[in-house]
Order: sequence, then structure tokens, then C-alpha cells
Amino acid sequence: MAAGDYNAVRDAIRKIIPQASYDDGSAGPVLVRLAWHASGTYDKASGTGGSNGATMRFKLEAGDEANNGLEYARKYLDPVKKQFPWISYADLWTLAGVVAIEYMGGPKVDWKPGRVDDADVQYVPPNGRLPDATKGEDHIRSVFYRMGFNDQEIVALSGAHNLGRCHAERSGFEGPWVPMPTRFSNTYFKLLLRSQWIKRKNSVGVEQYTDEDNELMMLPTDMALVKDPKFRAWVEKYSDDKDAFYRDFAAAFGKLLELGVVRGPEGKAMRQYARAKL
Ligand code: ZEM
Repeated sequence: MAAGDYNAVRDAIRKIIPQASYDDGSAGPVLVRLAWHASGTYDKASGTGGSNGATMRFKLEAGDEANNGLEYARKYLDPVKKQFPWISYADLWTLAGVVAIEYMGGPKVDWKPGRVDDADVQYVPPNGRLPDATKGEDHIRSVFYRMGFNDQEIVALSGAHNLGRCHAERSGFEGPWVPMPTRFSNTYFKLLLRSQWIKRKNSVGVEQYTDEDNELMMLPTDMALVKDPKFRAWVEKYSDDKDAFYRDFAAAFGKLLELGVVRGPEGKAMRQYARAKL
């Protein structure tokens, strides 16, 4: 297989998404979460963090409790990396998120290769940069503004909670947000607005919001999106207008994966050593 044949890599990723003995039969959601957590450490002010360098290869970052469970995603991608050793982990993890979204019926997301695995352990961003689900709108804004996102982009990105589920042993929360957690859609926004959400302690004693049947759930941070009027306006928009959600999600997710990826003349990512050193 020729180096640089990203379509062949996409095909190989699609093949590992169905996983009969894993969550809902699919690795898709956890692959999306890996792409997000690999990128969401970015800090605009210092230029540190982000997907370039694939610093989650190091225990120091993989062991951030926010990254619990992402070892499954990395493990599912191992055979793909073996088949295409020329692709960087940083490109593979971000591309897998894009392929998984499309595979699950979501929009096409623009993706550019060129990230490099040149970072050593000293480039691992500090733990704790990813959002904490027990918090509210101020916390959400401080984390996402740090990356350079605005309120509209925050709500669009949050629509990824149409996918997958929470695992008590990973985050303390449990259950899926929507009835079909392996299909991309705007159901999450509709449910946020339409259901009665009841604050309850789950099986491990953590407070979360559940529907009457205790089958679907919302995190405290999800509920902040309907409590805060500025966020809520976007929840209403995306609940009514699926096309707008798909378009805005694709733009914001594409932007997320590019955070901190500074490209040289040939499109290859360069590390800004002077700024990125922690
Ligand atoms: Zn999530 N997310 N997330 N998220 N997320 C979980 C699961 C998934 C937050 C959060 O604390 C959690 C974004 C934003 C935010 C996905 C994608 C994206 C879980 C459950 C938690 C606790 C983890 C577990 O137990 O396995 C918070 C606080 C967020 C912002 C305020 C953004 C942005 C995402 C992508 C664009 C996905 C796909 C999952 C499901 C993972 C899976 O394994 O099924």
C-alpha cells in the first residue's frame, strides 16, 4: 500500500468500527471521543496541547482520569497503525473520529493529514484541561474559550453526545443520551428540550439526570446548555434544523482537530518549539 493513501486507511478504519462484543456493537463513539480528547487539550494563549504530537501515547496524558476508557479506542486502531506504519498516531486518531462520524450517518468533516508524532513526554499538556461533567456554564465557557470556540460552536460540538454512552467505571456516569447511540442525529437536542429530566443518583452514587424510565441520561454540563439562555438558543436552533446542526458540527469538529496544528509549506505540521515547550 502506497504511503499517503489515506483512502486505504479510511477503509481499514471503517472495517474496525463494527465490534460485536463491545458497546452497542460499535467502536464508533469511543473513536470520536479519542479524536476529541486528543485535540481538546489545546490552549490558544500558549499554543500548547492539541492533536499534533499524539501526546496521549504517554502515560502521563493517557492516565488523566478524563481519558479513562480511551485505551479501547487506541487498541482498536492498533491493527490499522500496523497495516499503515507511515501514518502518524496524531493523524490516525483524528482521522478515525472523522471516519466514525461519517460511518454513523453524520456529516463529512474536512480533514487534513500532516500531524507528526515528534513530541516527547515534555510536551504532554497538564492534566485537567478537558471539561468536568459535574460543572456548569462558566466552566464550559472557560474550557472551550481557552481553545478558541464561541457559544455556537460549543453547542454544536456538544451534539456529539448523540453518540455513545457513559460508563460508571470510566467517568462515574452511566447510560446513553439517546435511544440509538450509534446513529448520528440531532435527537440529543430534541431530548434536552422535550423530556422531563430528573436528578437522581446512579448505581455508583453519582448525580445525573435521567428520563422517567431511567433509560436515557444527561450530564450536569448537558443540562447547563438548556439553562443558560445563550446556549439554549443554539440548542433550539439545532433541535429544529438538522441541516444547520450537521453543517455547524462539521465545521466545529474540523476546527477542533486542527487546533495547534501549524503547517509548513508542504502541509506537514511543525512544532512551534519556542511556544510549545511547557
Ligand atoms: Zn463527551 N463525555 N463531554 N464530548 N463524549 C462522555 C462521552 C462522550 C463531556 C464529558 O464529561 C463526557 C464532548 C464534550 C463533553 C463524546 C464526545 C464529545 C462521557 C462519558 C463524559 C463524562 C465517558 C464514559 O463514561 O465513557 C463534557 C463535560 C463535555 C463538554 C462540556 C465533545 C465536544 C465531544 C465531541 C465532539 C462521545 C462520542 C462520548 C461517548 C464515548 C463512548 O465511549 O461511548
